[in-house]
Amino acid sequence: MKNSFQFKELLVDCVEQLEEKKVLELANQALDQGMNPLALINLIIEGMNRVGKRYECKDYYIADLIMAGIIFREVLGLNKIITYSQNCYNNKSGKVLIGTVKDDIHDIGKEIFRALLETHGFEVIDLGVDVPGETFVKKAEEYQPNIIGLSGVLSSTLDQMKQVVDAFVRAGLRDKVKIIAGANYLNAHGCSYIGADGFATEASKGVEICLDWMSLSGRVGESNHD
Ligand code: B12
Repeated sequence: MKNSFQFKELLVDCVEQLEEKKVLELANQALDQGMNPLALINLIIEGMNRVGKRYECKDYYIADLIMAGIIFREVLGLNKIITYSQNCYNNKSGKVLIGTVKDDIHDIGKEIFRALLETHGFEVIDLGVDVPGETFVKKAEEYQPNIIGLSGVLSSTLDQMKQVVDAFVRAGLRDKVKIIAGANYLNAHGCSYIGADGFATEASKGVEICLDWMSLSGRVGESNHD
């Protein structure tokens, strides 16, 4: 294999160029040679960001975004990545209900958050995409989660996130759950507008916050990662 820097550049470049076969080949090669799956996922995210920029410049079209999504999913489906999540799963850290909010169908970021939560021992109930506030509330009543995780990749979905939090307030359940919002454009100001308890622009940071919340409430996670 090329040196580590060249390899990373090549992988990010292949994602940007939407070279599906080459990305999978390089990803498999990297995992076989012991690359941490999370580091690999971060490289793919870097490539996706470049695809997004090309879409903004009108150099790429919607079909290219779809292709980028397909490639990402294929990488997430590689055996070594699946095994990595499953090996650590022990269901003791707490229960998290997640979903992408109404009007948004992006779900790759949410799926990464889900995989990382499971890796850290959380039980996760995933409501999918385009989920209205009332559904979050109904499912929270049914599953009694400790934490609600809201994904909203489109910046226009900030109001939808706020509506989910408002729905919990209306149902008298706001103090029964912690709510975390996640998206790469979020900041403290956006978080306070939504009324969430916390936010993260990266899934791994979101998991840290959830673990902190659970340990503060007395349920310390027992991940297999020592
Ligand atoms: C792939 C893609 C698509 C795919 C989605 C496939 C899928 N199954 O998800 C498809 C083709 C469907 C799509 C559609 C559209 N897309 Co699109 N898409 C993208 C692209 C290229 C990558 C998104 C992605 O998966 N990134 C990788 C993941 C891992 O990153 P992420 O989602 O940000 O998640 C990370 C964090 O945000 C965080 N996170 C996410 N959720 C959560 C939740 C919690 C609780 C926590 C803690 C953390 C967390 O953790 C993740 C990892 O660290 C981006 C470009 C980009 N730069 O991201 C555009 C982008 C998001 N899309 C964009 C647009 C405009 C659209 C469309 C409106 C296009 C159109 N004209 O139809 C539609 C929207 C349809 C809809 N109603 O939702 C814009 C959004 C602009 C904006 N400011 O809102 C972007 C930024 C492209 C651009 N630069 O213009 N898209």
